[in-house]
Amino acid sequence: QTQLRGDQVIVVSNREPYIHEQGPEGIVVRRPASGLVTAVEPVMRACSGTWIAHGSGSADREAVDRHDRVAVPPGVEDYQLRRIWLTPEEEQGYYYGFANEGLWPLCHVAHVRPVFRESDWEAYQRVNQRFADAVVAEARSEDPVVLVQDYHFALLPAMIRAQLPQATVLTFWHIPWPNPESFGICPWHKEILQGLLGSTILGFHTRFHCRNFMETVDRSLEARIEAEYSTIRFQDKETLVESYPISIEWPEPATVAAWPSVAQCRQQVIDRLGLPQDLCLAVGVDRFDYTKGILERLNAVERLLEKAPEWIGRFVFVQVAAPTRASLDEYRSFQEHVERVAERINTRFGRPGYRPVHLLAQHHEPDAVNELFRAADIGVVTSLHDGMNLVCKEFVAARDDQQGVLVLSRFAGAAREMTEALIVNPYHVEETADALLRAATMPPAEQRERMVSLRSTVREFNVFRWAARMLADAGRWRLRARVEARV
Ligand code: ADQ
Repeated sequence: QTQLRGDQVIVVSNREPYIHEQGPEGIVVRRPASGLVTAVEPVMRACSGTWIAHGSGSADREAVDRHDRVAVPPGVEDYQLRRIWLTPEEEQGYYYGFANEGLWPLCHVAHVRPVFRESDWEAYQRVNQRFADAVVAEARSEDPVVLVQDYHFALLPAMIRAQLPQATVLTFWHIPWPNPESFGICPWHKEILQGLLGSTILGFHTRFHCRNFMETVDRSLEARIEAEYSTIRFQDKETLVESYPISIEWPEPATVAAWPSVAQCRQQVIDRLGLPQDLCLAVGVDRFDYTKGILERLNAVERLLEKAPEWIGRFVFVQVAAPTRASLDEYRSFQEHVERVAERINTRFGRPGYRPVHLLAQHHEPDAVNELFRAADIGVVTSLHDGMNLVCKEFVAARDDQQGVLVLSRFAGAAREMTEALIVNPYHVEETADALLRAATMPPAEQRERMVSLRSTVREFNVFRWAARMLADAGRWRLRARVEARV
């Protein structure tokens, strides 16, 4: 970050780091459940820049308009938040339509068919242009550093570059990039690639996603790929395509010292949910999304109770699932399906005073999520496909007692780093049930050995490392551009 000292940093993301809602006593501020916010906010706090995002608070329109630029976090005010207010049609087409019914299923191999509507694509282009104009309006120099976040803004890098050719545009794609055949079904795949190639640096979580991107470009555009340097030259402009595995902010010792003990957390969860005292507790925490493998893990829990009936009455699985994109049919029917399966398992294996599955379809505050992680014997992450997945990293960060077992999908980017977890193919019910069983009976010494190693990985490769590597690369590219301009 030292190489960027004095440079202006602007972040663009769809989601705001803070949502302002109109309460009976005035505006109240809430923090949304989002991997992206968890990851990027510490960076903004450290470099006090401007964050441009889609304003989503339910606060009455007039009141929010007066607050379309605020200093955040509340009470700390380290950086500026500038909100862009979208019309309902823009939000429908750009966000729900093209981004979440088109690009999200297109990039995740979860066997959900993407939907491509001309009108959604038009809204997506229009909204990207509105954000590009906001970046230009916020820029105090010709060459700000702009951090573009995610699949909502594939066209933004080239749009920014058209108006600010000297800008350093760092784009991070938080979701997977599929193979060229899969990506090619998008009717506007060339426009999307051209948009992204406006970036100075384009980041993915894994090398695998970088390679998929470069192959997609190779098949679709007249571009020169330099595999050796991981760069793409397109229309006289060079883009570095690099992997930057995202992570979490590792908790400070003082924060950890203030947490209730593991025993207290466990008792609170047992009391609140009315669970048996002598139990094996497995937990999952996700957005209620079809890519997260929630159905698959329920099937595995059911199979476990079938093949190891001695656990009936003692094995409890708690799934916290934050409602998300609930206006889309695919999400509604997915949630209903999950609820039916949970019900089926409870009917089949439940008895008075015992329900094997507790499905809590709510957003939980970070302290409540942390309490659940500390209370658990097993953390379960079974994504069918996931760029990275931060939940598994948060689970190990919560376990300063060095106990607890992580069961992790091999299809999450995190599986590449977190090799001491029990790695599973969530599509394989038997294998996942066996992993849960193995976790339930793992001796404390083995749990400790695995957990110590997982914790040291996440502590070292934390979110500051993610940001620092990207910003250091940006600094080098800026220096190079200045040197070349002199020649
Ligand atoms: P997401 O798909 O949102 O992120 P993830 O990385 O798991 O997924 O992060 C979710 C975050 O929301 C975590 O911080 C988690 O604690 C929180 N959360 C989830 N459910 C919650 C609930 N019910 N209540 C409260 N908090 C909840 C996208 C990509 C990921 C990538 C991140 C960051 O899909 O692959 O890891 O961006 O790049």
